[in-house]
Amino acid sequence: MYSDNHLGAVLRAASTGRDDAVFAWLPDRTGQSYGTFFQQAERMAARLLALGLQPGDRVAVQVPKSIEALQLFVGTILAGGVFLPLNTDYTPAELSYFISNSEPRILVVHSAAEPALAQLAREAGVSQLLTLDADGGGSLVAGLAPASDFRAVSRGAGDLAAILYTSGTTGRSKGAMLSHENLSSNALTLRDHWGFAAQDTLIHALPIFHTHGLFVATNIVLTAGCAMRFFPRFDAAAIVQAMPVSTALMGVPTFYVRLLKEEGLSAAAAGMRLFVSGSAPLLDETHARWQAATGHAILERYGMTETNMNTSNPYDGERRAGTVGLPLPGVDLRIVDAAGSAVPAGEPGVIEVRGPNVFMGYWQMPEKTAEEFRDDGYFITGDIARQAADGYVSIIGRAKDLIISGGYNVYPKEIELLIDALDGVNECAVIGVPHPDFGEGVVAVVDRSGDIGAEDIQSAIAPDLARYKQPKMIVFVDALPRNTMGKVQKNLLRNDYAAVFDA
Ligand code: MCA
Ligand code: AMP
Repeated sequence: MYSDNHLGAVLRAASTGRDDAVFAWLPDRTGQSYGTFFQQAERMAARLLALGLQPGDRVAVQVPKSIEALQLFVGTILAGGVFLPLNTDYTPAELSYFISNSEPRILVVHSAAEPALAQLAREAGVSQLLTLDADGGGSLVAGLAPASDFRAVSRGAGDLAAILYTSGTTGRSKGAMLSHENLSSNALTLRDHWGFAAQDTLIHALPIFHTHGLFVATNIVLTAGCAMRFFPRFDAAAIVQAMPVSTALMGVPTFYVRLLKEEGLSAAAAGMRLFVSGSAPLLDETHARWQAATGHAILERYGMTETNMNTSNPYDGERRAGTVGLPLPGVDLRIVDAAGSAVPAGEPGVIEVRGPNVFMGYWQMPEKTAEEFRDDGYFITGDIARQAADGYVSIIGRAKDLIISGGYNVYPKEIELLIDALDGVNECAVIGVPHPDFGEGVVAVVDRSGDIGAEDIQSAIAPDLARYKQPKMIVFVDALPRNTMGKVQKNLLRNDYAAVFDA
């Protein structure tokens, strides 16, 4: 009985009465049915409630990708809680901020991480620390009670369903608060826009702690009542092998760049229905090479943690390379100048969006939230784009100092603060430059005062920084270029080091 739980009811609707249908083909080649998936999710919900979870309480989760982790996501929703997934790459130092900032009632981690996090959890007021491992083992599942009649906790469209942290260009990470309706509306819009139906099988190889793998991929599968092939991680050869028994793939551009190197891609992709790319810009060249190799035009779409998906190329109609397509149904989009006035078609400006997909605000940061919304409800994305007269949007830059590496966001400021604090460093600038695999690679340009070397810097920052954020290259300069206002000219540095990853 999910009728009182807005998102729960939406996610269950398409599989109601079809309990035997397969939801997920697992790495061991067994299929988990919709009936089993939801029964397990209900058992998890019952456990969370027995542990004292109250509506609106956060369940923070840093666990390896597994089907049990998805059951925990749905279980948290059904229990009226707020799901808060965390990148598995975050170090305890990074985790410490998220936990103390979000004050979860329940924290679920990998059992290897439990000892290191016990004290942190206690200090943050976490009342239960549970474990969930890659194989589904751990204290969360071990403590589940047998299945019994379950009634989902009542939650409405406007209630909080999830918090996802997104780093800030200045200051600390911000928790984007997503409501039941933010998630349900976007899942249903995308399902319909991309034609997902019960007979589809999606290749799921994305991490499940971000919008792309969790909300776009998983929620579309659930709302379509279709199946997915659930991979623990991206593995190009395994994905090509899965294509002949699948219909769709969602990935970041790095997926497509890597898949193009696989033998047998052309034949394997022939029967697929749809390839979707997002989270970072897809190069025209990758789009063209994919079309030549497979006959399929990749469908590129654009979104943000704060807004879910905003635009998409059409399913039927022109999928225009170098563009992120048209605003999705129900999404208002405008391109504005610095003063917030709409610019003429074809002119560059910042993208602003409004709609049921746009988040409720930043967790416990009303001033930050207010700064990023216009009075008429539009959210200022910080992405710079042009919109053609026929509506297609092309992203041409970012007003925010942000690097996107392999689909992961890296905020230079966070790395600069760590490097600047080291003895032997005057100052540094962290930039993103073209990288053949990750799209952009992180480079730290350092003005040093002592005899500190690149390895010293790498090892000094490693404990505080997830692996994907760590610079792939550190270079030393006598001084950083500055403009007349004294601001470091990162554009000059990006030009100087544009080719460092070419080899
Ligand atoms: C791994 N490494 C990385 C990255 N991933 N370095 C920079 N950027 C990355 N993205 C590091 C590893 O730590 C390792 O370092 C080295 O690179 C090689 O790792 P490799 O085994 O090749 O990596 P992988 O495990 O194959 O991962 C690459 C990946 C992965 C599959 C592209 O990064 C990935 O799944 N990305 C998807 C991210 C995503 O889902 N983004 C969606 C965000 P070392 O050898 O030194 O230890 S949601 C979003 O953006 C919005 C809402 C949207 O629009 O979707
Ligand atoms: P995140 O903070 O992880 O939600 O990342 C959102 C950002 O990713 C957006 O603000 C864009 O800068 C970028 N992004 C997402 N999809 C695309 C795309 N298809 N093309 C270019 N940038 C994208």
